[in-house]
Amino acid sequence: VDGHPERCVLVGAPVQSGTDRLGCDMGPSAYRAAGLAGAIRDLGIPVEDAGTVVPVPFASSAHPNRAIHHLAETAGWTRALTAAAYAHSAEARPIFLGGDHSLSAGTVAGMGLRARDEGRPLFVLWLDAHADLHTLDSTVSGNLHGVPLAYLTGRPGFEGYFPPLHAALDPSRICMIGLRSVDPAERAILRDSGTRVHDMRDIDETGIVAPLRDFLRAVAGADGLLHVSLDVDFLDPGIAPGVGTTVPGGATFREAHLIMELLHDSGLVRSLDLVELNPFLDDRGRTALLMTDLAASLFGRRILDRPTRSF
Ligand code: 5AB
Ligand code: MN
Ligand code: MN
Ligand code: MN
Repeated sequence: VDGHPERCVLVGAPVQSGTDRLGCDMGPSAYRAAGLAGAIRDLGIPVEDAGTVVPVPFASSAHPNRAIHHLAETAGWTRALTAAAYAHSAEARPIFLGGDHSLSAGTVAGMGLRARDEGRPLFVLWLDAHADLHTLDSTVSGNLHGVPLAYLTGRPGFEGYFPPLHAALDPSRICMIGLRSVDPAERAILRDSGTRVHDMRDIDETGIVAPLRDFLRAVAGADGLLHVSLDVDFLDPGIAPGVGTTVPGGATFREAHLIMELLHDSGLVRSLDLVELNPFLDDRGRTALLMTDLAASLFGRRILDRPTRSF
């Protein structure tokens, strides 16, 4: 894929400081128990398990928004995961095993450094019920899994609280699919951002194929490097109950697999976050198994052989 060595590395990121519910720290173990490494090896792709990232403390100032919790801890994860993503993407395609979605503040920043080294633009596909665009000032819940895209796009107010961002992600290089819970402050940010936004109504009306193909064409046209961030709550809670923030009306089993199959065929994906799995809330591992199967589809598992079609 991507003219890049066909190797995969698993990177454990047991972050749970970004939510107010415990349990996401068991995510990496659940993916290992679900057989993620074997599922990708079965496709003929070598897989290395790099173990678990350790957070580096970050001396965040105290923030005036009193709702915010675990700020220094989350900023510490961001710093450690930025370095881990950069290092692990040199020789392989990383899958980051979350952990709550605050971890993407680090993984996407690290992939931004990788893209910069290669002289290519970074694009991000954000598969989520939520936009995760709160700033530290606008978050009402204080849960930092709701802020990573505001940090990554360089919105003001993170200085002194999160590690300095080396290069801001251009909002027009982000595509969101699956939205169905957007707060007023996030809606205002999205309005003139240039971000490609496809809420569930769009998906209901037109399906996922056309918007995804348009985005993939833009990535290919810019010789971009694509990072995919898959939040469990993108999926309908009926098929993926193992998450703290269930929102009804999510993607179906086939919609989600079709996205992964099209992503595979595009050959553009360089890195993947699997986030927000909470094994404590899961039903006999079914959410961990579904996320594992989706990752396998992204790495080339298919129902039948078919001529690789471009997009
Ligand atoms: B997730 C909410 N916008 O700020 C907030 O699961 C939800 O990573 C954030 O997408 C959900 O607390 C964060 C209401
Ligand atoms: Mn999210
Ligand atoms: Mn979400
Ligand atoms: Mn969530």
